[in-house]
Amino acid sequence: MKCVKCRQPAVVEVRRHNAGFCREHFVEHVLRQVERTIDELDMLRRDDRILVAVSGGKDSLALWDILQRLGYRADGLHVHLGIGEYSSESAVKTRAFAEGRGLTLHEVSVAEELGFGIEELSRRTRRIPCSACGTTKRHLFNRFAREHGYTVVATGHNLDDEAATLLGNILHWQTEYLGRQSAAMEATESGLVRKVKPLVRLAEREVAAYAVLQGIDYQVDECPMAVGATSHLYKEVLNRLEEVAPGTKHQFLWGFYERGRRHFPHESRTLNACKVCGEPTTGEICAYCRLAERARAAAAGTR
Ligand code: Q46
Ligand code: ZN
Ligand code: ZN
Repeated sequence: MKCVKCRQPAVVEVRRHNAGFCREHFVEHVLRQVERTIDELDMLRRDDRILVAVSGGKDSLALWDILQRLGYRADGLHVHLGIGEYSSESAVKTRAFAEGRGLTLHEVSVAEELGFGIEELSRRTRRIPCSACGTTKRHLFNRFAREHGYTVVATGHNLDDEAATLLGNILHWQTEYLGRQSAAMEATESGLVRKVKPLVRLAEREVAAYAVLQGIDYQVDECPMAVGATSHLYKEVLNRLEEVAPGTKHQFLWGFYERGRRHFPHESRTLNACKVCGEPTTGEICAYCRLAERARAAAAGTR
């Protein structure tokens, strides 16, 4: 197969575009896809102070790299989750990436916040690890961005991630989540910082190919807490469909953004300041503070 641009041997094939690319033109293709997503969904402005949620995996490091190349000002925030070796290794990769490129990296540790990491948080509260982890990360990213004057938080969710989430939301008819599922969430007056997912036009394997071709040294191990997560099954099913009909994932997700979402309720919720931490919440006490309280109570043997 040859590169569609220069007819040199292709190193990456993108079946849904029915195209092969050499290294140089694949990198250019990726940058163009991300730029287009940012423009179409009005995700970022040139004067934005962007905080990239960097886990040390391929998606977040590729995103950070791409935003730099596109000329945006973006700092990173790494949350140390306290999931054994996996977390230590992820921190090492993230720091090396930032140092190698002279980028500003902030770090926050769940153990320093709560007294224990995600593994123990999930055990104490009997919550599914990814659910406890998601609540914690959302809280920490929003709070950090708000307190440090960042105008937008960017995450590395790719096409596969978002299509799998969409499939899960549809299978369970989570109409409220469907109304809110978006790659660009606006800020609220109550203190939710704008959130964007600039990689949603790129499939997971394209992001991985980009990271490898750019020489990005990322955490290749899967998070051990994700074993058995239903999102993996949804991704497998979608990949199976994609094999037979290239373009399915893109049509599914982007068709939803363009034609599906408007059919689901999208009421702007009234948010209050959490009585404990001050972060926005629909109730009196935010999900993170309730989780933390449950974990502390479990440790004290009061439940
Ligand atoms: S880190 Fe956390 Fe992920 Fe691990 S526990 Fe689940 S959500 S899988 S992105
Ligand atoms: Zn080429
Ligand atoms: Zn709170």
